[in-house]
Amino acid sequence: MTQNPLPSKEILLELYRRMLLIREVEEKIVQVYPQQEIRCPTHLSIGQEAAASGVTTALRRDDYVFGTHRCHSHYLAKGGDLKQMFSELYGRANGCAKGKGGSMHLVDPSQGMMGSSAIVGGTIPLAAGAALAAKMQGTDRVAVAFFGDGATEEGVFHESLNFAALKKLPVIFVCENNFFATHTPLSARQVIASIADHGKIYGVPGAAVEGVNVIDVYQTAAEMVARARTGGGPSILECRAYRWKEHVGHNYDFHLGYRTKEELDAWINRCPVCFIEKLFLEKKLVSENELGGIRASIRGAIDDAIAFAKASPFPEPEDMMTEIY
Ligand SMILES: Cc1ncc(C[n+]2csc(CCOP(=O)(O)OP(=O)(O)O)c2C)c(N)n1
Repeated sequence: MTQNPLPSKEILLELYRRMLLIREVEEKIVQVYPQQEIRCPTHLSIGQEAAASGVTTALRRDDYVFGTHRCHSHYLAKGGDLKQMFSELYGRANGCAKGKGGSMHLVDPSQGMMGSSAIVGGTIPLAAGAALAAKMQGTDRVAVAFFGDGATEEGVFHESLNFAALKKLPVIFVCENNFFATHTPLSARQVIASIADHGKIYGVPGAAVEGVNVIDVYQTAAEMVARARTGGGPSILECRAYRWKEHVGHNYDFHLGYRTKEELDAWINRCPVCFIEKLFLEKKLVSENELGGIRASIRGAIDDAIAFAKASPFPEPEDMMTEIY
């Protein structure tokens, strides 16, 4: 854990709220997906919530975030609208992508959530581009690209690091290293000790943190954001955590043989949400009652959002070709 003093109670609560929102939304998806009303492929981040929560809490609302195919966490943590998210998952016209994008294309520019893409590595150069625009416009906005470890094997990741370093762009490259690209372990794909080391050759400083410790993620991200905002250029942040569910879908996948239940159990013992709940109780910062209240209010908002989505209309056939740029 970080050597820095603990963040304020207000920040700790914010880190917790964002993680819990992601966890509760995705647990609800696990519950409702078998009803077959959500028809889009859905990649869950259960176990990985600390990366999105920690990084976005270090950002301002007008900073830019770009997500991946596993983007529920990025969208929710950056303040994306819950009703529009569920409408999108249910394919409804008032979804955040008009019901035509689904789970992998969540977007809410009003909150700086600029978009997500199913193309692995596809949003990394977009974040670099947003950072270039922010710099050219003379603003102090910062851009963040979230991506998985698999994306570091795409050429565009390396091109973006190099370009961002060259132009000293205010961009943070955040790798959610869950040790697998689909079913292939990182150890079978790269010999490098840390994903963050990829930055070295391009002159991009980096750090690797335990992506289950939201405080470490937040504090490391906050340093990188402050540096980027004041002209110090890009950084790379590696957050190591574990995807609890299968690559895509709401089930477990031990039958595939590429990982074991014992491995998952070890990570469940390091649950990022429990970590901060434990801290609150041990340090008597927040009571069980207060935690229960936060959980209840999130659950209520999720139920409302699902009811809203289900009562919403599907897109009309004549709208199929609109919003295509
Ligand atoms: C350019 C490209 N190549 C391959 C795929 C197929 N694909 C979808 S997800 C995925 C694995 C991505 O792994 P990683 O980047 O580590 O993210 P994670 O799924 O672990 O979050 C692959 C290969 C794709 N969508 N885009």
